[in-house]
Amino acid sequence: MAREGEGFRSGFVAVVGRPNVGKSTLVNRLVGQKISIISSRPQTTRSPIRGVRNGPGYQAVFVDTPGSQKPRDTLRARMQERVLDSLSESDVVLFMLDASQAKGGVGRGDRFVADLVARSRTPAIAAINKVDLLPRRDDALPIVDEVRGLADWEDVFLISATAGTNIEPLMDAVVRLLPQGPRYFPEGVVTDYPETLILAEYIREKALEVLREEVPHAVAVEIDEVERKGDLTVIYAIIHVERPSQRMIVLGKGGRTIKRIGTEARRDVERLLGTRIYLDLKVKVSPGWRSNRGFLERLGL
Ligand SMILES: Nc1nc2c(ncn2[C@@H]2O[C@H](COP(=O)(O)OP(=O)(O)OP(=O)(O)O)[C@@H](O)[C@H]2O)c(=O)[nH]1
Ligand SMILES: [Mg+2]
Repeated sequence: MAREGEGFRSGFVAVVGRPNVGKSTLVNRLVGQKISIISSRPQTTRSPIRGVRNGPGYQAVFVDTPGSQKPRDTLRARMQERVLDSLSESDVVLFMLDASQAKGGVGRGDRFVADLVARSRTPAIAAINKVDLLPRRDDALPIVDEVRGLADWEDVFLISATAGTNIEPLMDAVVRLLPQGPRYFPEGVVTDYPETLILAEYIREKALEVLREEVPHAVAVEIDEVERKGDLTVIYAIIHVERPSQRMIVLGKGGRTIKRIGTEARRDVERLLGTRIYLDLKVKVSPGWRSNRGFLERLGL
């Protein structure tokens, strides 16, 4: 690792918070590229994904973590373990919550995560997100007061990850907290998340968009093979579900649903890889995959 000149700052910034508060949206915005998938459903992110931002005199490595909550199965227990690992390995923590949900008071889930942050004894910033959803700006004031009481924050910001409100001031505050250190990733590298896992995530994102109710949580995507044939890339992917009834839902009438997932995923994947894509999607019933450690490891979970 090359040492930069005196005064270069770098470090790992864990982004934590309840499911669905906008962690992945913020990390993508800060990094300037879509490395982490986003959906309107809670528990979209399943494993920590690192995204690098380089600026004058600094390198910040953001770690987008799965939504933090009390675990209910092996998958979610592992997700939570990885959140704790990310917290303990970070130089700075960005704690996020959702202003539109905190209107009636900060929730138990937020307190649970804030406690984890406080116990990690890492310098932490609170970012109250989705302020664009508050009817009036003053609605945020009681939330700020309450958040200030949750832990000993270095700073508290009202932000909107989608509208871009207050993102630069937040970023400046993060940089101020970074310790002196080396450049961990070469310039130009945005993430070290393996390409096949990103491809799988892009497909899962479309499945989350299209599927309803309990099905999204039962879905895992595995890339079986990637074949480059000139300027065409052929991707063989498997969508795993837990029950035959879920398989029928993913397929849809006359294969309509899976076709839609495929078409939408292909568009995004083509943009990511910059080549033409042929996407071969299959649906497989893999009962109990969420509790199968070997399976989870294979999927990088
Ligand atoms: N209105 C509004 N919506 C937002 C904002 N930030 C994120 N969202 C939306 O909130 C939803 C959840 O965003 P994600 O970035 O997937 O949230 P997350 O915290 O990563 O969720 P998990 O991975 O499930 O923990 C998506 O529908 C986003 O478009 C914001 O600032 N304003
Ligand atoms: Mg996420």
